[in-house]
Amino acid sequence: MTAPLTRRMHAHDESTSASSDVVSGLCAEVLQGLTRVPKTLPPKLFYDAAGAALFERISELPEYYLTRAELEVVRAHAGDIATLAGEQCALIEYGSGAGIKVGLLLDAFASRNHPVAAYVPIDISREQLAAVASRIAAEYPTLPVHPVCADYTAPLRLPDLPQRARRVAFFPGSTIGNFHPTEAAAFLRRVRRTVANDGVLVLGVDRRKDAATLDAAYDDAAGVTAEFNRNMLRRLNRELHADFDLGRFRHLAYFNDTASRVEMHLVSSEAQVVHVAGERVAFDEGESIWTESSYKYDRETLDALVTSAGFRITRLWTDPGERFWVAYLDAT
Ligand code: AVJ
Repeated sequence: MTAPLTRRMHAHDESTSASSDVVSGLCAEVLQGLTRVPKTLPPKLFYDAAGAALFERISELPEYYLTRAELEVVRAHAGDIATLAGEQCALIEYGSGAGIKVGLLLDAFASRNHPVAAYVPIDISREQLAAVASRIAAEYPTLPVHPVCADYTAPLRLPDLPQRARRVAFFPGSTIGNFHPTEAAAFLRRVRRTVANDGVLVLGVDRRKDAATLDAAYDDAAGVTAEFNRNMLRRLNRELHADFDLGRFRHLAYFNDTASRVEMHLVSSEAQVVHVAGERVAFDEGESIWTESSYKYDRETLDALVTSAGFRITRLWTDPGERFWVAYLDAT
């Protein structure tokens, strides 16, 4: 943690053994991804400090409706969430990002006189996590804040929480869409074990929609998403001593209707050899690195997903444009 920690904030750092940040532990994963067919890199690599800032810019783009749509739903229903969840909840946020949405929830709990027992923001972006944790601790002086810097796509240990506190997991942003459906179910089963029998999951999910809207959302006119995509290579250059020439990789994003996912790729504009952590990686002309999938759900696939993980949909809210869902899920 780089920011000063208050007494109420015990930094619980899952990556202390890999002290030079997440990438050092990922060297093997990166090389594995780049030597497989098709080549892949995990989307969690997007979120170094520059990538986190680029995502903030994406969330303000006219084409990228997801963040705005989700905020509309959370604004409209934070009160319902606080009423349903009740008193003495421990709020665990997977991917706290800039930490805007959780403020709406905390305000709703406060205005209902439902004190929150603890807030546990989990994020892979260390700088952003530290900033959010200090800001929330300052804004809510009686709230215990326990930031966890971790990659939650792998199992992780959480700090001890008050025994009696009901655990409310918050997984916003449709980041669930970045998991292959099989992995999404496995992840939600881990969340289900974390929140236990009286637990809750508040899940943000992007809805399946027409290809034109989705293509534009992931390939904006200003080219910010292209920058975000290519920033992953810049990061590998810096942190894994790679020599990617960013000018020789083109951003490609499109809705794959059959698989119901947006795919993002970095396409090599020519045959070339790149070095990564001392290894040679050869590209054919037109060969791509698949950097992200964003699965889009309909009611049927969402039902199947949450049911298989031991949750049931208690409430399902959408924005007036019906683009995005926030689901209130109870453990079954
Ligand atoms: C933050 C993971 C939900 O998949 O829509 C934005 C990331 N990728 N533009 C998404 C992203 C390209 C975003 N998530």
